[in-house]
Amino acid sequence: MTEQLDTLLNEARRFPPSPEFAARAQATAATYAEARADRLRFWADRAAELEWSTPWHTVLEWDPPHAKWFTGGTLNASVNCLDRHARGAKRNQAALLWEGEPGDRRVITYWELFREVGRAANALRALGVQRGDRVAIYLPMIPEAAIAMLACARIGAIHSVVFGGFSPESLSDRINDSKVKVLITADAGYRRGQVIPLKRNSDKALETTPSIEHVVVVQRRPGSSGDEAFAEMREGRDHWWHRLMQDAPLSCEPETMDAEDVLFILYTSGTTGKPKGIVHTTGGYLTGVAATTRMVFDLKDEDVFWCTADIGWVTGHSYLVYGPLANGATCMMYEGAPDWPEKDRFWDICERHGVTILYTAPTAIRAFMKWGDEYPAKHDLSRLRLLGSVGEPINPEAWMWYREHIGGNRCPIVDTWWQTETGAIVISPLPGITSTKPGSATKALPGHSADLLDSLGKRIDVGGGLLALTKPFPSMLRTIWGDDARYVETYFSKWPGRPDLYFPGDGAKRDSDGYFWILGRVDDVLNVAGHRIGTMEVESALVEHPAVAEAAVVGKSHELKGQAIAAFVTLRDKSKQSPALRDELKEFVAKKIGALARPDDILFSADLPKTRSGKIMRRLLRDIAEGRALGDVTTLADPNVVASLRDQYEDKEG
Ligand code: 7RM
Repeated sequence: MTEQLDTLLNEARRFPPSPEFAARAQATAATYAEARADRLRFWADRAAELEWSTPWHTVLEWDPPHAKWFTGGTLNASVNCLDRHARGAKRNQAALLWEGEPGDRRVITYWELFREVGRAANALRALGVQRGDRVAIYLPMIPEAAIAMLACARIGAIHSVVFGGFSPESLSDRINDSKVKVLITADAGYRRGQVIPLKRNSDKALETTPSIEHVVVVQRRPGSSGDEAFAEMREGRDHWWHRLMQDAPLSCEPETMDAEDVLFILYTSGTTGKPKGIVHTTGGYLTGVAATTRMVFDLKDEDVFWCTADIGWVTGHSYLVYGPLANGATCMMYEGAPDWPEKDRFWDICERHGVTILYTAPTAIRAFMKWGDEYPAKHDLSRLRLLGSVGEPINPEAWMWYREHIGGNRCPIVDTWWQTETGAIVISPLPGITSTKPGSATKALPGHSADLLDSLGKRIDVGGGLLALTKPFPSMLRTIWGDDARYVETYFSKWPGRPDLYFPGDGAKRDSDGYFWILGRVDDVLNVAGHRIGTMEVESALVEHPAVAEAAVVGKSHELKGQAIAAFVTLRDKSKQSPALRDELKEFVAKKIGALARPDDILFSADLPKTRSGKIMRRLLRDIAEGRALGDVTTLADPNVVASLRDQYEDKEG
């Protein structure tokens, strides 16, 4: 971390906004001034840009660490994303420009999206889904994913989107945690030319989910209805989406929701083996995502906005669906991999659809860099006018490459820091105002306040420390589904006696200009290619294998993925250790959690380094995995363990 700090401290490049960009920008210096002068007023003004059925009576009720925003107000998220635009001048404007991985395409206007969502909402109601019921969505990146989310919002059902790359077991855990009534899935999805059997995965998950009453299946492979291999329909429980839609009326009266009614649950990894159901509400969340989409991405009517994140992550929720649609934007949506069929797929899409704003992740940018400059160079990217980055720290080298090879040295870059829990972007440049520095997310947005503290809560002016969000904001999570104590404990107990301070779990540095440089997680959460994975989750998966007695998982730095997973495994029977078992364990974890959690390295060891009280010293395992000199070993119960581990690690694959 010290080395990382020094490198960042020496970053001297500055990129002020161009006068042309600044002159037309949505957010100006006055935006900061307004928010500073009266924070609540600033958020109330942003909320007032939405359409409400009943105005709120109180902007904020803050009983730390519990917040309620816009109480007394009622609204519907789907009305804000659709009806407002379908009724007016944007009626025939494209809401979604969609492209499937095999090359199929669909353009859906606001009017069409409004109708489709109305139908889907009626279809869900006909299946018995009521206000407050949970609906799980396990779909590929197809328009139906957005339609399903908005249909839930329309009838006040709570959606819980589960990333299509997750395993059947991860899906059933999430369904059971919030007692989901209806699952929406597809026969299949496409990824790198492969067919992903989502319905088959779902059937597996549904063996252990008593709360599920109905399954709705989107047909992603039209013409394959006879192909029972991909979707075996169970009589009475399973329904084809297109059949339900045919029968459903298109006009659907929206449910009037309280500002604080739950809009969705999204599961994210934490420091235990069990993912947390992050709860977001209607009024605050929508206010936050709508305002930040406009401010941070400088959204204008003529833009084509492409957020490349999957809808299964919060970035897809906030900046592919709710934020852009609340603003009446035209969104690009792409189903597949960036290197399919060729490594220029993204640039081909940008050129053909005239993408003007691109929002992607550092792990993708590093892959593009590695593939070579020739891929973007083959395409006309001159329509691009703004670039965004999210998900993990972006190294200055990748930032500079992004700026030059994608942005033509002309587009501002917004490095946006936020989390599933914050719902919307918190720390980011505003592209018409902020002078950016490669690798820095810069400062808290208007209406937000971030600080840097030491573990005792003392403010650090310049240097390294723990990031803290010091004021509540509308899009913040309200609780963890079914476990409010865990909410208080995880996020608001870092600094004793200060239940008003939110701890996001990240370490950061602040420079003498007050810019933040986010360094990453300080807890046992990994960030693998922008995806959050708890070390405990992987450990619990490993110990479920009959051969495994104990496992310890750590992150190690990885050129493309940011972090990769290294697992130290103690076997029940040492003589069983073999390269085949190593592969089997990797596969076992991928099956249990999803391919994103597959360990890169597995090391068998007779013992794990422990303190005398029996705690595994992950710090030392990290040193070993990174090939670094070992830190302090004086608290180890048996100092010989690490030396032998390190020797093994060095010749592991050999
Ligand atoms: C949006 C999202 C959240 C964690 C967060 C950080 C890391 C995200 C940045 C970043 C440095 C960034 N939600 N993170 N954005 N680190 N710079 N611009 O990613 O819940 O999946 O992850 O991701 O560690 O705590 S998330």
